[in-house]
Amino acid sequence: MTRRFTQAIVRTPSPSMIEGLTSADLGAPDFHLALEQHHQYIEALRQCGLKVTVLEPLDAYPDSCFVEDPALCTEHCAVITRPGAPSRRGEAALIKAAVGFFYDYMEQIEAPATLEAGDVMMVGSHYYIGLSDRTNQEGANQLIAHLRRYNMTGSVVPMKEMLHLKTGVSYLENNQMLVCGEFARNDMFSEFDCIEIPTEEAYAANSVWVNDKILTPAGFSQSHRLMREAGLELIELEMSEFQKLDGGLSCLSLRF
Ligand code: CIR
Repeated sequence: MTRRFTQAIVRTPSPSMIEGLTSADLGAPDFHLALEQHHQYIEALRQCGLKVTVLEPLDAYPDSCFVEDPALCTEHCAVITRPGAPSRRGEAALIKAAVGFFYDYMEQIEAPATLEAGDVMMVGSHYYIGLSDRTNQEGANQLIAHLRRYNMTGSVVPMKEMLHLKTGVSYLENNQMLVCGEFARNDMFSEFDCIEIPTEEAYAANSVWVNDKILTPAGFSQSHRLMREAGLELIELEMSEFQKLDGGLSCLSLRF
């Protein structure tokens, strides 16, 4: 059954975001434009019926607006992760209180494991976990053990190219999935109704289901046509400044 969301947590970008990690080669983000885009993103979450908790910017952590990575919010428990990027590791401790406000049950990924929740994709009560440069096998093992304790399951997805699992694959409920690049035509996802995102529009593969609407980055017309043909209702958002930091739509919030 489809899980509906009522809450979201986001973190306001800090001016230090211009020093965030990136492989994109699109230049440094414009901080003020990023703030405006972040504001529009929050409004879109509200439009989808979510109550949004907005956390303070963290100057010491340039990538800390990407709150998806330091925590995983499931239906039954939250898991505080241990980010694989050393410059992001401290973000985990700093999101714990905000997440703990909403959850009675909290788990923790411990060293030597690393896990960033951008590598974790929810499909009902099953979680796909990408093994990336940021998430190691021990991280996946610990997460699967935590999930089992609450009658949920997890499985690993080998990865070769993408930053995070959800950089290239997004589950949009009702058996529909966006797939791109190394995940297109992956046997692991053959049971789903896959919409293949063209590689030149790869950034659109990170789109987010929020209560029957799909938040998707503006400007990817081929992908949007395919998604509309599949019956999806889209909310397009300008995301250029976050794209410069390899950050997609899912990364900017925790939804639960
Ligand atoms: C990073 O490299 O960690 C950030 N610049 C982008 C994080 C994006 N997060 C995500 O895909 N879940």
